[in-house]
Amino acid sequence: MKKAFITGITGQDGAYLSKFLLDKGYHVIGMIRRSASSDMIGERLRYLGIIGEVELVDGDLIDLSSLVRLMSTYKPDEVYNLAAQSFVATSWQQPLLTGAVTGTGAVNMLEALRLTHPSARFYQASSSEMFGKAQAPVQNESTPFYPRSPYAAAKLYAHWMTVNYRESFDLHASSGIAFNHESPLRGVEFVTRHISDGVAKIKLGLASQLKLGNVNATRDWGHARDYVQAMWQMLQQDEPDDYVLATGRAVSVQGFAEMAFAHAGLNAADYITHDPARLRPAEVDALLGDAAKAAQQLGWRANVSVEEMAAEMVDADIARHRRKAG
Ligand code: NDP
Ligand code: GDR
Repeated sequence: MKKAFITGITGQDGAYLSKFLLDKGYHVIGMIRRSASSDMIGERLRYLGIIGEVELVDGDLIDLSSLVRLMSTYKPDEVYNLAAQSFVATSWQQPLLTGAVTGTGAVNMLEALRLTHPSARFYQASSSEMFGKAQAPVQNESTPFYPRSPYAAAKLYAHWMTVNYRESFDLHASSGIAFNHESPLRGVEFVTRHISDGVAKIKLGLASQLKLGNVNATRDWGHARDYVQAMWQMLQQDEPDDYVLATGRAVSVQGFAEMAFAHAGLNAADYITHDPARLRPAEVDALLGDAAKAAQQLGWRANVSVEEMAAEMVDADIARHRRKAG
């Protein structure tokens, strides 16, 4: 039985990747950090009905010794580094923490592998945010990077260190330069889930408006379930490499909101209000990815459309609020 080790298993992608790997027959080991609210840990794994099927072990990405301990104890075949301070807006409030976890944390993971278990295959969760102030209208693996936030700068460091460890130490280290991917398990602070949750509350009479920041920003939005499959496919290749993961279609925040409201039978214009506090110090205006390399070399493509995803998210949030109301 193959062993996979996942950092960030309690997050959106960690939950879907665990489900995907369990279905493939893997033994899944997930690292969780110590919390005073231990009964709350693993909500997403519970949602997918797999909390009892994964082995949860404690450690922290900023604690190199815990990573060394875990790598030498478990000797996994594959390591997926998904843990990060992943919310862009927070990265201006906590730039050093973001650098330590999202940037140096990835290097801690690479170091733990190099020192104790260099034969493992490694996946780094790189991000389209690294393109930032995009230098080309459609971004692929050769588009220059221009990070626009402390988060993106930290991801860029982690990305280049993954490339460097591959080239310096011959590690099987790959990265997915993933564009935004969402789902009903998305954190509620991210805009798509903020919208689906807001639409659900309005539909059920629990709220009367939805506050948004820059509704003109456009993103290439796919479904997380599709993206975790590509992570695994990269680690099955003979040679490690970097791949853009994207749908090839861009939609604005306004456009996504209109889809979500329309699915609930509501008119977006009646409910959206502008909240200047939600604007960012430096914005990423537009991202659109070209995943041709992943299609050619991995046979991967995103299957779920943004309309289908918006509908799934709204339905899930309506069901959640109905359950809460008892
Ligand atoms: P989430 O924010 O949902 O999950 C982040 C995970 O990291 C959580 O499990 C969190 O644990 C964990 N974590 C945070 N800090 C630490 C730490 N110090 N030590 C150990 N674990 C920690 O992110 P997603 O699932 O959406 O994304 C997965 C990865 O992919 C992230 O690295 C993200 O930056 C990157 N990415 C995501 C994209 C997307 O659109 N979703 C696109 C491109 C890249 P806890 O539950 O304890 O907070
Ligand atoms: P992003 O996602 O920054 O692209 O990073 P987010 O959903 O936070 O923002 C997308 C765009 O929407 C605009 N926006 C708002 N954003 C939030 N969160 N809340 C609002 O009310 C709001 N109104 C408008 C933002 O300004 C932005 O332009 C995500 C994360 O998952 C990263 O970890 C990942 O690397 C990238 O996607 C790819």
